[in-house]
Amino acid sequence: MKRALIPGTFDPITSGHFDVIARASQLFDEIIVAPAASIKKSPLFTLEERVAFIEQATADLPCVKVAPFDGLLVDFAKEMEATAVVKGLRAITDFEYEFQMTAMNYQLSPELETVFIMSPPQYMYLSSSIVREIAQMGGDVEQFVPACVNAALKEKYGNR
Ligand code: COD
Repeated sequence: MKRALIPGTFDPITSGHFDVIARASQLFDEIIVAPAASIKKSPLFTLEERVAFIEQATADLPCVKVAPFDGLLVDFAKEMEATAVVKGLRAITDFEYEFQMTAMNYQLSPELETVFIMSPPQYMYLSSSIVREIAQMGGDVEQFVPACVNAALKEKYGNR
């Protein structure tokens, strides 16, 4: 059984995240999507809301489970008996940050493999922060997020 973890803040999950999850689900037997508490980032959505959005968005992918975590990724991967971490890579700006995290995770847990999935062009510049900003200013984010997230953003910002 090959089990992989997909960690992130997912504040909120976007179509770019979903694309990575769907493609990873073709490569592994089981995928655990792991939203981090990420308290320091002061997320817009609570951890419970972020979990619910991911669960709804991935309901049609039977090998995907959702399990939030708070602590070190390598410890959570051990607890979940995951042998790989899957990350999405967008524009070159992601690389430095992801490279640093991968190198540190390797030092902490060399047996845990990190696998990168490149974003397709349409999601290359998509991020949760840009989605939040567009929604906050009354813009339409329907094409960038799952339907449940679109509805939640409209409710939060009073957009129609
Ligand atoms: N296309 C493709 N991939 C994407 C897209 C997109 N449009 N948008 C985001 N992604 C990828 C990101 O590159 C990332 O790999 C993943 O999806 C999650 O993205 P975010 O923005 O939701 O989450 P981050 O980057 O804030 O998550 C950071 C972690 C929570 C993974 C990190 O802080 C962590 O591992 N924390 C646990 C504590 C720990 O172990 N720290 C030491 C690390 S060395």
